[in-house]
Amino acid sequence: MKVNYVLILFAFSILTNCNQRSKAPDESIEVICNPSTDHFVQSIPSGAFTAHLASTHIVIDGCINDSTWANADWYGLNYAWMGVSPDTTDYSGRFKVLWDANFLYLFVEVVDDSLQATLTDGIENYWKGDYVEVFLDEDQSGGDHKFNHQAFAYHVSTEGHAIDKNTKEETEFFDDHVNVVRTREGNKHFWEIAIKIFDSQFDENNPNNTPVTLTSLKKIGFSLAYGDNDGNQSRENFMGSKQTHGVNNDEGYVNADVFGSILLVE
Ligand SMILES: [Ca+2]
Ligand SMILES: [Ca+2]
Ligand SMILES: [Ca+2]
Ligand SMILES: [Ca+2]
Repeated sequence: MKVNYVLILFAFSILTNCNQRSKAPDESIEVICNPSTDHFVQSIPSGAFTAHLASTHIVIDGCINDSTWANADWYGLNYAWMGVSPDTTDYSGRFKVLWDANFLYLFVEVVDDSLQATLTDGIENYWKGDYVEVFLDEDQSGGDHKFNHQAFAYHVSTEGHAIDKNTKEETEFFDDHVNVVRTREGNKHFWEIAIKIFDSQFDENNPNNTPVTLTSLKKIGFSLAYGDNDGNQSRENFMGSKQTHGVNNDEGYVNADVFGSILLVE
């Protein structure tokens, strides 16, 4: 009797939490927890965005039902940095951004007709998609960051890793910096992400780096992108939050000069 009660409670909690239905082959969770009632999307060519302070706690579970997300506008993620502009069944993307003292929060919604696990073709091909790329430059200094940490280009993988190059020019997982949970509803994929912001003092050999405490009116170098791989072992499209991103629109992983920005406001 007691066991039955526990089982009923467990089933109820799953239904009320996220209406989970099945686990996709790519390991995201099929859910119905992200109603598309708000279709307005603001595209900003300069890539200069504004983020409001989160008014409530955000649970990183791939669901946008934390009430504070309703306070954030949808921004477009549809500038074609590489490839021909895809049709809306192949790819379409938008995102929201919020912050608190400890994290920058992103909610990314992407329609992608064929989701590939990022590391399918081996770790060295991590940049070929599918993945969400978050470009961050804590002090907006700009400049080279290819093999240093004065700025980051986190390739957030379907497997939940945050991948960038380290100072030894190796590929490294910075998984402590980025917490991501993905869900999906059909071909619509949701990436809910919390990111710690580190400044240029970050030392990959020190296990005790302290993230920056975020405050109102701080401005951070920022761009967002999606690398769309539909099974051809290549990034067929590279879609960004800003109209241009340097030489061939592919300078972001090297040069923070090309990033847009986020202004943190209350
Ligand atoms: Ca959530
Ligand atoms: Ca696609
Ligand atoms: Ca910097
Ligand atoms: Ca894809």
